[in-house]
Amino acid sequence: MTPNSQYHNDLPRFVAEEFVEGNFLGLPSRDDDIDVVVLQVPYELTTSYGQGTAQGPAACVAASGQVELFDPIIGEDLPAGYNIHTAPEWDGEGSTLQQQLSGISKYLKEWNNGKTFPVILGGEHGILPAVIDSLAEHPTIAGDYSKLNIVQIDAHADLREELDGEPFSHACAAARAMDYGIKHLYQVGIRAFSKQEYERIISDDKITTFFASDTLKSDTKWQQWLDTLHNIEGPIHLTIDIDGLDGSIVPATGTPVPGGLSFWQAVETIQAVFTAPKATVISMDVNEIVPQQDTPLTQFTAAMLATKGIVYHINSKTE
Ligand SMILES: [Mn+2]
Repeated sequence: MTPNSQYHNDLPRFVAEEFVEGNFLGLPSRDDDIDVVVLQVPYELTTSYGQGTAQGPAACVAASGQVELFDPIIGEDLPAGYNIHTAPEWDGEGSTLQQQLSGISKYLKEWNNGKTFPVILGGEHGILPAVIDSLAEHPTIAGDYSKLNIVQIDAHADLREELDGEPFSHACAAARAMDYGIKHLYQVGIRAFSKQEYERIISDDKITTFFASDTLKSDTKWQQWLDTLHNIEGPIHLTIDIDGLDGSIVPATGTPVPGGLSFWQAVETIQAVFTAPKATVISMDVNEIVPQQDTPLTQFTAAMLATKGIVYHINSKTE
């Protein structure tokens, strides 16, 4: 795919002088002094009924060729003097689920040096425990997971203890991440969960959940969510299951659900975590991307959210 050619023949967006096919946003990059790395994890083992998350990361990178490089937040075109690098994707090796998850952790680990900001594209949400595992030696964690906060945009609580007998199902992603002994889990967009998950949300003081049914009805409730993010202290991993957004803007995700966040609510959430004065977003993922065939809206929405993360990361570096 080349930029501009597919959707806006009459309205060319700014074209980078050197558009590199297969790179996120088509940006040329260097192999050294990498500021932001885009990592693709085409993992799919347990998705309920949507198929195709394994093709999601590549589709998202392709769709990113259509994302505008300009964002008024930083006032100039990306890469804005930074080195935004797209790494070769995870090789998918491992014959069991556990081997695959440890392979993903190993693939991610080398980037968690505190200098490079990782933007991980998935793949199903089952990658989350591997993502958390990979953060063990991040300088802000240094083996102590009780410092780590997770902010999760999702339709599902992902707090099941198992699904169909599998404790590492994507439906258990947040529960397995909590097993690392993290400081706190913040969730938004949640609107599909079991009784057991609901009871855990109510009773576990390390979990703060803003249900979509509340935040969509009440501006006050939405503001409370943003205020909650503003007050987080310490390192944050931001995990965006794109099914947290309304199903109408991400119809091709693994398990689309109506009644979700608007695109701008997702962006406000991204903005709030990156600008929280006592917190640092150390990595992010955008997952459950499935290539949408008719109109590539799902993968484009995912590409825009990943780009917003990069923009707000760069903004936090330059402020
Ligand atoms: Mn999820």
